[in-house]
Amino acid sequence: MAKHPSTVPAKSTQDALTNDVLDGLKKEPKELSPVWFYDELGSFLFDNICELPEYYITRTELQIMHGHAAEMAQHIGPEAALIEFGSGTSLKTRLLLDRLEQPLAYVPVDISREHLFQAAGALAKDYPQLHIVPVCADFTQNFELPQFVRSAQRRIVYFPGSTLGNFDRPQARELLARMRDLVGKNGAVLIGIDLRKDPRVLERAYDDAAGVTAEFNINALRHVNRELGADFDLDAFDHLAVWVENESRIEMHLVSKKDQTVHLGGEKVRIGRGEHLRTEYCHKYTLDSFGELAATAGLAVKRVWMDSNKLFSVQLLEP
Ligand code: AVJ
Repeated sequence: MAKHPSTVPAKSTQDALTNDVLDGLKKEPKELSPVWFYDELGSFLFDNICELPEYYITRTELQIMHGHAAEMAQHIGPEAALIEFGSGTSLKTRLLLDRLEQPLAYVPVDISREHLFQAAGALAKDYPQLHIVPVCADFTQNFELPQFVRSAQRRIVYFPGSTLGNFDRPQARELLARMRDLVGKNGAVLIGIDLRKDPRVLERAYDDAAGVTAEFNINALRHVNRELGADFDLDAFDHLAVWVENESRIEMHLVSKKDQTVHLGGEKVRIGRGEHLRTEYCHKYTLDSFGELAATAGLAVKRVWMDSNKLFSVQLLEP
């Protein structure tokens, strides 16, 4: 597929990205945003992760959707505008759309223009009567919806995949509050939330035997090198996935195997041997801890669907 011209960042965007990466590298410990995982190779690797025996998340959420999408659609009701945050491959979305009664519109919101239009195009083929309105935006910032979506009687935000787990608590609360504002008092949020479980299961899910997640993690550096002209030595980092009990989260790190200096945006960044670069948080909730978080954003849990092993949950929230 041809690269959409607007996916090549303008100079000013590139400077802003460079500053953002530099800011993270000046922190203690050093940080790199998980958005860097998702270039073309990264998205391919993530699709492979979803198929790994250790990575139960995607498979389990799909299984929950297969079992309960009809009931979810009943709760959503007719003529709803379905707004999806971060549209991905929309496999789960299809299971929902197949069950919805006369949906008013499907509004995928994604920061990657290329992925957005690719996914929307593929969906349009299979759902010719559905009004599909892609919105290219960063859903962590304020963005505008088309007027007819804003005035829809029933607005539903769909946020599958447990992506909320990537945000720390204040950010997660802010994001949930933004969803609440978007759907209004007559709306609802349908969200995939991964649940706390044996830390060994979690650590394996983020450090698979085949090394795909390790490659996915290292690829964030490859992406920064290519996009921002940095010179991270890809062979000089080890992948690490560690369960942090008091934060109830998996953290993905890259650990430097040697003292090295990285050049980026005219600056030099020193990384010591054994120093960690934190690339991702994956918070895991209990039903109670998530309910409390949602409540701080003005949302109440109305229904929870889970697999029989209670690995994962899909939750319906309402103001
Ligand atoms: C796409 C954010 C849900 O946190 O499990 C997979 C990303 N990172 N393996 C997750 C991911 C490492 C994934 N999310």
